[in-house]
Amino acid sequence: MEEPARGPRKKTVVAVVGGGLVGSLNACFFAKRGFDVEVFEIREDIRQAKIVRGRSINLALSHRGRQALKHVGMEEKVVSQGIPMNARMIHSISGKQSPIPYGKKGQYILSVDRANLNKELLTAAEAYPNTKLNFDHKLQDWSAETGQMTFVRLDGSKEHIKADLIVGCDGAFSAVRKQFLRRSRFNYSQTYIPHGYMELTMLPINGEFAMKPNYLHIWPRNTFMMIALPNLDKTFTCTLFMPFDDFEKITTEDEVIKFFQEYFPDTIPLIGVDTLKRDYFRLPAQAMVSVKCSPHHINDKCVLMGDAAHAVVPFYGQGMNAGFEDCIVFDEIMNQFNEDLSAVLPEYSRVRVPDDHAIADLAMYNYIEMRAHVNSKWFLFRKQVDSILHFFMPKTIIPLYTMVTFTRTRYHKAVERWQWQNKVINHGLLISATGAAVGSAYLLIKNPPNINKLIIPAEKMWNRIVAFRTS
Ligand code: FAD
Ligand code: EGU
Repeated sequence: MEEPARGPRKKTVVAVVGGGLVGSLNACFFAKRGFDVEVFEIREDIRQAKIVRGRSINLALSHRGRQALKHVGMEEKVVSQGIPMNARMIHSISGKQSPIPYGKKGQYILSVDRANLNKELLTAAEAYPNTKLNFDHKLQDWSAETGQMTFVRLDGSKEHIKADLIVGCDGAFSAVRKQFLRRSRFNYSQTYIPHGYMELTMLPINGEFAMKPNYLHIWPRNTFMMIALPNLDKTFTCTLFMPFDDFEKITTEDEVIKFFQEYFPDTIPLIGVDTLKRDYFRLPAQAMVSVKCSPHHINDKCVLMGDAAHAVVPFYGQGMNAGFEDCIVFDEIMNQFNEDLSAVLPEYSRVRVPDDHAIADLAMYNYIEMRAHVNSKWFLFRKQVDSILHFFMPKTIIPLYTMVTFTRTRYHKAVERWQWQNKVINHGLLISATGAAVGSAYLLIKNPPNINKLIIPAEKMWNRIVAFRTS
């Protein structure tokens, strides 16, 4: 392929606001193009910080995220520090464990450490001579007209900095997005779900993983659910999802144990009674929010990516993956439009918004479905139906999670295809049912039963009645 001609604006300054997962990766994408990149991050440098208290400790990295990392030469490094999960392991209340593979051999997702991934990406961004990382910089305000931003430092001082392009990667509660909200024809919706989440650590037992490591462990219990992902240090991070109301009902250490005895009995010896009692009260349950908005840009000045543009509930394991894919999509459009920002930004919104809305909807749909009636039996049953249909019609029926997790099929196309497949399946069922009815009718007509054999002659019947009365 031909190298795209570079625009004349070599001195274009790109300000990436937020040095989280998407911000640090995006810095690499823009640096690779030769822009002057400045990253502004509210926190101190997490590579120096002793304790990092962020959100979830580990994440499931899948195809979309890996493809994005590959674009900046980071795939191998990150994959080598992740733990492959080839299957889910479904835990029933009785303690029975049932594996369900994600796909064929060699198809797996990875459990990666959030803090470590973030550190690697910051280091990769910093390695470009045209990139500067600015920590302890909190974006307070910015102007869409001039591109001037105001940052506040810990010591209370303020800095005013101008950029040609502002890339908002500052997460679900984005400060960059605040300016969008003041504009006409900007759509915005935000929904908190009634569930919260709490992370509990399962330590190694005798120096080994307490459970099988290469699985995403799941305890589906309708309104409660727990998930565990393995870490390199042989611990598991368990995430308990539960309505806030229920979290609030558990107020004493004994109630914690009672709750776990009722719903997750097999985990008590693995996590340990004392650890459980301590960890449960260490941090309050965290909220989960879903955010959708459009457009994702303002003129040629600003674009939102990652959670800032689309926070999704974690019930598809796609938040980071979708944010990483945002970076690839933007990069592809930069190539198409020769880095002409006044054309690239509107095109990015046009192309990406439907997909970001689709994954937000899918994640919410799965949340509603899981909490409604998903216990371990139902989970096993549904996944098995999916793979049986795929086995018999591999070209026609592809499970939704496969398209989402293992391909770069546009999210909105995956949803369309899924709806179409469901129609095919329903038609199939209808046709089989009709076929069965028509088939039996045909057989009956072709081989009519001898009616005479069925009709009992009057005389014989009389005899029977008499026999009945006298007996
Ligand atoms: P963030 O990671 O939130 O980063 C934003 C950055 O901006 C932060 O560093 C913050 O300090 C900084 N910032 C904020 N405000 C300012 C400001 N005013 N000025 C300067 N800097 C600022 N995704 C997956 O793909 N797979 C999973 O398995 C998965 N599991 C999850 C489990 C849970 C429980 C949760 C809650 C989420 C999960 N996600 C998962 C989603 C994933 O965590 C997010 O999608 C991802 O972190 C988004 O990255 P981001 O860089 O856009 O935002
Ligand atoms: C939630 C929290 C299993 C990490 C959705 C599957 C998740 C993850 C699933 C978290 C589930 C749910 C899928 C993957 C993944 C499944 C998926 C969810 C990682 C439909 C650290 N989800 N998650 N679906 O299929 O496609 O295994 O916190 F329980 S990975 Cl809710 Cl593939």
